[in-house]
Amino acid sequence: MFSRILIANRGEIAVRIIRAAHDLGIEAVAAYSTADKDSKHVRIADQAICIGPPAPADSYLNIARIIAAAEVANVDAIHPGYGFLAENSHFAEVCRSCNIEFIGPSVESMRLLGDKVQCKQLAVRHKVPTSPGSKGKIEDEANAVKTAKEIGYPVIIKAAAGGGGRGMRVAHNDMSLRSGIKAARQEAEAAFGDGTVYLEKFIEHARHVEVQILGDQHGNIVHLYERDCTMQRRKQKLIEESPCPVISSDEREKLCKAAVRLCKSAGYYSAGTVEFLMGSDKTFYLMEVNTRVQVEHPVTEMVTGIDIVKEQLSIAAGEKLSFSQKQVKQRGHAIEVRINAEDPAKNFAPCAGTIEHFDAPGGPGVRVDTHCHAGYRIPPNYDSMIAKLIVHQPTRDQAIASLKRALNEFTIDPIKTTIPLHADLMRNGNFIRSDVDINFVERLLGL
Ligand code: MV4
Repeated sequence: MFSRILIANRGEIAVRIIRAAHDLGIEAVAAYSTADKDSKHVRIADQAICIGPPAPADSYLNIARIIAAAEVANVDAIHPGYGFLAENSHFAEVCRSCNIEFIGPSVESMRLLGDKVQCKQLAVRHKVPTSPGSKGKIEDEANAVKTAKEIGYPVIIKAAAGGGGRGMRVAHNDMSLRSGIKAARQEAEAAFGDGTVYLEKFIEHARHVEVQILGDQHGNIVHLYERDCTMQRRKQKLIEESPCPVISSDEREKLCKAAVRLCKSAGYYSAGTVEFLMGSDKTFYLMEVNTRVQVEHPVTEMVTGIDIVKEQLSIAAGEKLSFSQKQVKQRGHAIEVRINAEDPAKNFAPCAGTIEHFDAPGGPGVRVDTHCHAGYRIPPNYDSMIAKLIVHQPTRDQAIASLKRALNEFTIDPIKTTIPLHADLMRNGNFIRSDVDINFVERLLGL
């Protein structure tokens, strides 16, 4: 096992990783920006090294500065968390060429799965369900129009290098398809330096269901069942839960096995997530594979009792998975709500500033993952998520009741947060019945 690791991240996930390291008897070194010098992860780390000013390009995204900090601290490995450099295969390659383990999958599987065209072709070969569309990338507009006629409108144009929805366009006819291809190409070229786009049937009224995977470096891969992340706004997840409330155990087993098959075929190890759309007829379609630990991993930890971040650390150190597929059981129901420092009355504008009063809820089955405390100043430079509130109860109804109680206890003053929005959603009939799709929140808020 490692003796010391560096955390190339900030906020709640840096705190989460340091805790996992300490639980395993590993020392944790925080690499932090000046904006985070008074942050909790810096305080609970065994050592902290300032890597630069607040701008991510000069600190959390700066490979040279992070590697320099890792060399100075003489760490065995780097955990990238999520966001920032977590899915940057070049960073993983640099780490390993410096003899520092990158806590994540191999460079090759990051490249393969990170390219959505290659990932989809791999899925087709292994009978993982996908949305019908272009065979590979779009070569020319005339060909794309022909494909669209075959599969029928609406279609969606996606960037091969994209993730989280950048470089995407929906088209309802030949003309908007032609202009959509041009726009998506330009956006993808500007954002990722790769204008490759592909086409598929647009799935309407879909839900978002994803499967958590863990694989070791000895060829063992298991799934930890699924999460339902349908409750989102502007492609930002708001609420995640496990199990998915609307699928049968047969559908669940098929979906999870397909996800394992895809990851096996990519030689995958570490934690990963296979994201699917579920149509209104409960048909599944692959969206993408995320080669990192995700924000919503705690709901899976609660229902399975498996510590995903500790497993990531032992997998990276070369150890075998400590359990088999048949030992993984889904127990009860977990729901996570993301608490963002945003003002819902001002179109969710981020709210920086100092938290004067901070009082987190507790009690049986209540977990709060946060880096915040009274006196904490939220810097304006990073994303607005300041806490995750997770509850675990025997049933979904009990989990909702527990969340209502916990949200009511949660005090974060005077910063505007999404707590009141979540309190409303817990009382919404559609959410309570899980009669929702990925556009539900935006429709509800009138956008
Ligand atoms: C889709 C889709 C409908 N049909 N693909 C959005 C992010 C990226 N990962 C893929 N996305 C979508 N792909 C087909 N064939 C709708 C979306 C989508 C979406 C997906 C999940 C959660 C929220 C979303 C919001 C808008 C569009």
